[in-house]
Amino acid sequence: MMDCLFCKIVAREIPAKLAFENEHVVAFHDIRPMAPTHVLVIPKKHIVGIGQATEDDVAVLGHVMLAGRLVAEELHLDDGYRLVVNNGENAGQSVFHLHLHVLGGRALGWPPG
Ligand code: IU
Repeated sequence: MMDCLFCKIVAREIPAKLAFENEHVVAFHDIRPMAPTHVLVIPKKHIVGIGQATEDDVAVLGHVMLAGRLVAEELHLDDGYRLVVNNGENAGQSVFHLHLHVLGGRALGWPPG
């Protein structure tokens, strides 16, 4: 997707502070962190959001989740962390390339706002 910011991060056309990468995903630090640690895990494949994912994406969605856990372990979020996917307007999705937020480093309120 030529106009997708996160595809440009995958292609290294836009810089990002990388936290993790493998064949399927890239993880990088959010530019507006909402917690002491706030990393986004994205699939290298362009998927608009979880609402647009299909059966074909099952494996890559698993890789995204597992990478979220690996990032949390690498960044020593030993006291707990949260993995979040926002979908659509009411959830505040603002970038239309699926991303998993990895949030930690402080106590997180529940329910989220
Ligand atoms: P959301 O779930 O779509 O609201 O999350 C998008 C996130 O992408 C949000 O936390 C932004 O701060 C973050 N982000 C970024 O890290 N780098 C960017 O260039 C842009 C957004 I635009």
